[in-house]
Amino acid sequence: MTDGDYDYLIKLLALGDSGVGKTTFLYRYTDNKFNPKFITTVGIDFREKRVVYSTNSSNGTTGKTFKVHLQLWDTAGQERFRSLTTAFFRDAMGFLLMFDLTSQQSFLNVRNWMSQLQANAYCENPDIVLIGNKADLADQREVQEKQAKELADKYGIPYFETSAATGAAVDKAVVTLLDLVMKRMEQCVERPDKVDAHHTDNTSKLSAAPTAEKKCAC
Ligand SMILES: Nc1nc2c(ncn2[C@@H]2O[C@H](COP(=O)(O)OP(=O)(O)OP(=O)(O)O)[C@@H](O)[C@H]2O)c(=O)[nH]1
Ligand SMILES: [Mg+2]
Repeated sequence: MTDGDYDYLIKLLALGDSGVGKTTFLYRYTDNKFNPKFITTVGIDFREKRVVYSTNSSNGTTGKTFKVHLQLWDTAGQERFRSLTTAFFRDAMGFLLMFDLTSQQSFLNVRNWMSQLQANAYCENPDIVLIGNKADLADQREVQEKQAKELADKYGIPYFETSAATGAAVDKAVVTLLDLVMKRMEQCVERPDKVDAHHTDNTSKLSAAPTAEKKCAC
């Protein structure tokens, strides 16, 4: 795939307390590597990955296939960067809301992050997956799967327990979020009166502007 050779540009954003593993999770997803060092993110950073997305038709067989360019925004969890990072929420189409399974406090703060999302994202009900990271540190676990699942159910969002160290469920969490975002976009395309995405050339590439999301999703 050459640089501009993709059908959709999808922007996802990782958020959550400092130290929960956002940067490490995204590095595992894009490069399949683990970095044990903690270098806190200053402001905002991003990583990219190309994936192929296939739609499923109603009879369960694979439908259309799209080339997707994923832009993964990595925000700083530290409070001092909050006004900068929340400004980026508006332009993201899906959110990886992360906490650390070995930190009860990071789990309690999920509610605050959720309020920040509802106030600053493209709509009050954006596509989100809840992620409990560091599942490999079983002996240090402070958050039980049941309580995290209950919170996710309350919000009506999927929940995954991941490990950036082993790679467990990392791809699954991102793919699930991408699926939610793509399904929302499909609804837009099926309802063209509501679509505001830019057709940039005769291959009908959708830049999937957040404004389009706003119009058809909320
Ligand atoms: N054992 C283990 N350690 C992890 C995991 N994910 C992240 N870490 C470690 O946790 C520390 C913090 O990870 P970061 O990815 O830098 O945290 P962050 O959420 O990006 O933090 P900020 O940039 O400050 O918001 C690092 O030392 C990572 O190596 C994991 O799944 N398992
Ligand atoms: Mg970071």
